[in-house]
Amino acid sequence: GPALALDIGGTKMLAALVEGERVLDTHRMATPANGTPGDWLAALFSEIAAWRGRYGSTGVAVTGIVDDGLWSALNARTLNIPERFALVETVANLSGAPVLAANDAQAAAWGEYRFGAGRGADMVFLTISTGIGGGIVVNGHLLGGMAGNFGQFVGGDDAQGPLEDRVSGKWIAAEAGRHQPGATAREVFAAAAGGLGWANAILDTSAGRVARLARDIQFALDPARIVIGGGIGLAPSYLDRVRQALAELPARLRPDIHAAALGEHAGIIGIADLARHNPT
Ligand code: BMX
Repeated sequence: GPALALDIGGTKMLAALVEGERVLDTHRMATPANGTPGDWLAALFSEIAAWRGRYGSTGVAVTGIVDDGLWSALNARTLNIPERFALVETVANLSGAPVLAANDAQAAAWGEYRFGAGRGADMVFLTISTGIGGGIVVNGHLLGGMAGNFGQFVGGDDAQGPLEDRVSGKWIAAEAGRHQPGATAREVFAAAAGGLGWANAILDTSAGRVARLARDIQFALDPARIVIGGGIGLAPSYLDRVRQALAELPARLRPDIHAAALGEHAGIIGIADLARHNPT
């Protein structure tokens, strides 16, 4: 039967009933800006109470890292959670089923590898969303722990802070605030589509930094392809801006950039497959 899959990101939470690559039902809600992860999970489970009894194994994909079932943030600005929150225990109590938890971008990498744009070859997944997350599949194996958390790279000058704080949805909105107070990342994409120079410049700067990250990943892991997802990554024009920034590279060095075929469902499909095959 289906698995229950949760994807807890810095901006939104997604719950779904998943069977293989089929998503049977979904429920979305914003990740609350305050309260505790326990409050957020209780709220989510009360909204999917009608699904009780319809699922077996439970998979939870989260922004941040999970060590021995305990959830911690790498960058509290992406999502501010207490260190080593008892994630697996909390979700097991709410779902009544065995729970497997993993980082959200690692789960999405697995989903794309198994059912999406991965095509069974070595690949790196990047999510450009509230932060920048990543997952790495080499020789058919998903790397665990902190592997793939490219958003934490500090580049040449660690005074600048983690890369994601100069790329992602939060940065785009903050930069736009100088031109259009209170602008959201979504409004920046609309302004760019409308031809506003400042909006296109912000998106090109963000995409240019992702292009430089992709180029470095190619030298580190030389994956067959880099698959990009996330609310920013899949927003109109964004991947074309990334490809444009890579166009000058010699072909051998140029990453092969693909959009996540599973879109925003990559994480739930990946974590459901991982939970099904690794019931704890
Ligand atoms: C951050 C980090 C990653 C995560 C990525 C994308 C935290 C809380 N998260 O780099 O583990 O994969 O953001 O997260 O440190 P999302 O919320 O944008 O999906």
